[in-house]
Amino acid sequence: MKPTIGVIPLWDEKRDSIWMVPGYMEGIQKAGGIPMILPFTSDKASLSRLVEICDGFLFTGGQDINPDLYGKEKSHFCGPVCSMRDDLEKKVFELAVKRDKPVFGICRGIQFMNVYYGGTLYQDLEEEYNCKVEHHMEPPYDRYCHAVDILSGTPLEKWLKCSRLKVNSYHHQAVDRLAQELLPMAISEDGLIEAVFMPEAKFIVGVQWHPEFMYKKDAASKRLFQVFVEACM
Ligand SMILES: [Mn+2]
Repeated sequence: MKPTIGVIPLWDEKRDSIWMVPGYMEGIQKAGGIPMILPFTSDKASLSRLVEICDGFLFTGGQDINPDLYGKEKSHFCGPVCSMRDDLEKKVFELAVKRDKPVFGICRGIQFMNVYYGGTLYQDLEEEYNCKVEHHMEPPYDRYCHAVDILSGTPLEKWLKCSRLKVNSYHHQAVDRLAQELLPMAISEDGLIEAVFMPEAKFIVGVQWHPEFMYKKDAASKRLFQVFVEACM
């Protein structure tokens, strides 16, 4: 049976509307899953039912996480935040972890996991980190931008069977202090943590790059959607 995967919606502040990057949905479908966009709700009973129905969750990219959540003051170089997403993700993640349901975090998703478990973020790489490669590329996003080194003995190495990977890169924030519950799986050429996993969980995995823009032509991106959907079966 195909697994049903709850996808966190993106929020367009200007249009007052939810939206979706098609690649999140298609990447899941191509890998054999059924994506389902979740509603913005804080109703506990609804969320608990949704987490029961879904076999896994995709935490998508989006606005910056409110620095309040990792105990920092919001600086002027932090981007817009979205409290609706912060709230929804906190609740869904907590319920998903309780039931050991797989969660795959992309971009904001890896940052969210880290913050959830007590880690911190760089609010802006240009301002707070000595970047030696481009992390905030111009479109089109289905191009390689920089490389990451895959740490040996990690699930990522097992899935991709390589020690170095070229990725796209569209982020201005990143993991700073990594939460204790998480382990790094990939490090960028200039030292940023770009993939993490939680050893205690069946599948809690985050990547800083964007497989949803690459899965059509990049085997590693396609593989990431596959291992996620397989974990949800
Ligand atoms: Mn990057």
